[in-house]
Amino acid sequence: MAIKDSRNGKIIRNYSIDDLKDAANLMRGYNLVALCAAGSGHAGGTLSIMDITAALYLRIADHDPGDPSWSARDRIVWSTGHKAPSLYLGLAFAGFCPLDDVVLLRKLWSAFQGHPHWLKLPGVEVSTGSLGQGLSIAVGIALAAKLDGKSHKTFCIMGDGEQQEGQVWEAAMEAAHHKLDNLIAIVDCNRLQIDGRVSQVMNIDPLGAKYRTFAWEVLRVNGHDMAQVVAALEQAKAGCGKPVVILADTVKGKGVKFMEDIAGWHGKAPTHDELIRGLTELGLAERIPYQRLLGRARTYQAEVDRRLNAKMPKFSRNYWWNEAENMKVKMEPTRKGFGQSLAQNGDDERVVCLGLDISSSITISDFYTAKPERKRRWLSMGIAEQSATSVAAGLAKEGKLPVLGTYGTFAAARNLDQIRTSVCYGNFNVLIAGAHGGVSVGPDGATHQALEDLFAICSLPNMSVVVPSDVVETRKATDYLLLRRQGPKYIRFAREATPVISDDRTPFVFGHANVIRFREENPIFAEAFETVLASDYQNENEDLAIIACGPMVPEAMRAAWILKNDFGYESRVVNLHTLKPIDAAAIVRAARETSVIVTAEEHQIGALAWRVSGVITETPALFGLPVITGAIGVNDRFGESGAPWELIKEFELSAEHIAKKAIELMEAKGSRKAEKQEHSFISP
Ligand SMILES: Cc1ncc(C[n+]2csc(CCOP(=O)(O)OP(=O)(O)O)c2C)c(N)n1
Repeated sequence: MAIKDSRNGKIIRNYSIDDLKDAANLMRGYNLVALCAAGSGHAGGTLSIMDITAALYLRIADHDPGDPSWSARDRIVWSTGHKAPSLYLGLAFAGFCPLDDVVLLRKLWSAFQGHPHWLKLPGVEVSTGSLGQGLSIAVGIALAAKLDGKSHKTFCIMGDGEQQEGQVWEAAMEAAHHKLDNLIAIVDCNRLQIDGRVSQVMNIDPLGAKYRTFAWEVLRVNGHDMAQVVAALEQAKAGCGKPVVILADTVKGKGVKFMEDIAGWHGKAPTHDELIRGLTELGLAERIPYQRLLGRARTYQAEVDRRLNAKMPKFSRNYWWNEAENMKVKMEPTRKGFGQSLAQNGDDERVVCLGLDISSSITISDFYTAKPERKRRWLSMGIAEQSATSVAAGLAKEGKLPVLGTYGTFAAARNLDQIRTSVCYGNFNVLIAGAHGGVSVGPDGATHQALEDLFAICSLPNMSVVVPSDVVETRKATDYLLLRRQGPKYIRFAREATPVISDDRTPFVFGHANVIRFREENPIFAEAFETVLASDYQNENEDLAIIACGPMVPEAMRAAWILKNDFGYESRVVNLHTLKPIDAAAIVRAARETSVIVTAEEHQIGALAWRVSGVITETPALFGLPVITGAIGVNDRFGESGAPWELIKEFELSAEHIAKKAIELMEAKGSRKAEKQEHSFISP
């Protein structure tokens, strides 16, 4: 049992208990360096799992760094995907990749994604990040081994908060039913999750008794006592005729006193000073060449910056946000508007908010922050998006106004059938917040970037869908959806701070688009534009229209500025904040009056683009009229890790990309006009 040369079965190195303790300590240090270099990530849980990581990767698992896909290797599934840095360090210490490279964690184009992706780094067994799925994958891998008569083991590492996902228990049942004595689950019981103590967010105890009832063998260890950890893993590997779960009691943030047992360190990275304090506590300030490693990360980043900038469309000057002398803009995350509205409207006794263990960053907890008496109507559901969605339907049926929210991918995809059947079919008043929408979520990477949610959500009968463009509009939209709109409703907002382009005087009417026109440069960006309800707008015979939603509206406005300044083109920006019901009249007018339409969405191309095209192709008034269209959005790719604005550039979602597309379409319009003129000249 160990790291082997698969060609001859020779053990590459034997690790004693003391060696493993030392390796785990070093891994903790390298982890802090990587997190600090990334500027984000999960300190708490990566530190709590590190002793188990060292034992598993350096002594227990049979694997060969020289042949990562050796068919007889033990498989290790990290269901708890946010602990990716621990996995990377396990691999690096075992020799699968250079240790120095782990410092490229969460950087654009790096193999060390915020959540593991098996197609990017050899040794990573599966791609994870959406909690609660790994044990099922491990069941599949263990079943395949049985079918093929192979004797390797499958390990699956989970968190204790993760046990709240119902899918874990479906997999647990399957494992016992199929007598998977080749499956070993490990639960990192550090007793904390994002919103606080596991026992308070959604109690999972008695966990051992639950697994026992599901016919598993249960071992309990101190997850920081290396001898105990190794003994339990060896016992589990020896087999006992049924699946085994090791419940490892751990401390979140273990090894760094100021991080230990503090929920706030769940999703946080140390600053440079904190890194030095942490390394000193671990006795590693002299042993780990952290300055050199941070330098390596900086050099990599400089190359990313250079390559990205080289790829950007170029214009007569730099129009990027707040880089010009004038046109300055304030940035604020749209998500804040959601919290402001809940704080404002939460006195209505019908309003109930459901917590899904990501409450403060999506601002749903603003519902009770200033008014603790509302806690009675705060219903913590744990990490259980599917059940919570149906619970919301039940609450709505009894007259409540339930609100639930989480990352858009978990709020609209994981629970899609529950939204469809429990909520939409019954036409219940449930408000769902798809938070952190789009690639601009940043370094968490593909698993956390909702890019398909609007396809699914817009397809559902009875559903209303709003994608507000800035923090102010998010507040207004939430006000309306929460208390005035009947039926199921979805609001999608973003994580990153984006330009504030409206104020209290700006019109917002659900279901009715706004038209935004660039007038002239101004010290303040928003004041360079005039905004009116689309139905009040008088045609100005603009050259083209840009129809956008969400934070792509400010990008469309910036594109209008570029197009006017560099090319003299007038653009009609249509803020189509309500995707459903769609403002067909605003689209038809834009098509008829400009004949060139660019759509812009922070989503896979189509949620907006195809809905707009649908209106154009189905409207009799436009039959036979030439309308040239182009779409800006994510082009059939998964997202990846990177800084939010880097990803806007990488996925070609910026104003510069909108302007470039608009110019292409304008050229097509020009050549069409020329063709037409030529044609009428030849045939009188
Ligand atoms: C399906 C899903 N819902 C929500 C999240 C967001 N999320 C990431 S980590 C986390 C808390 C996990 O708690 P736990 O399993 O106890 O891990 P640990 O505290 O050890 O880091 C949540 C809710 C997610 N990644 N996947």
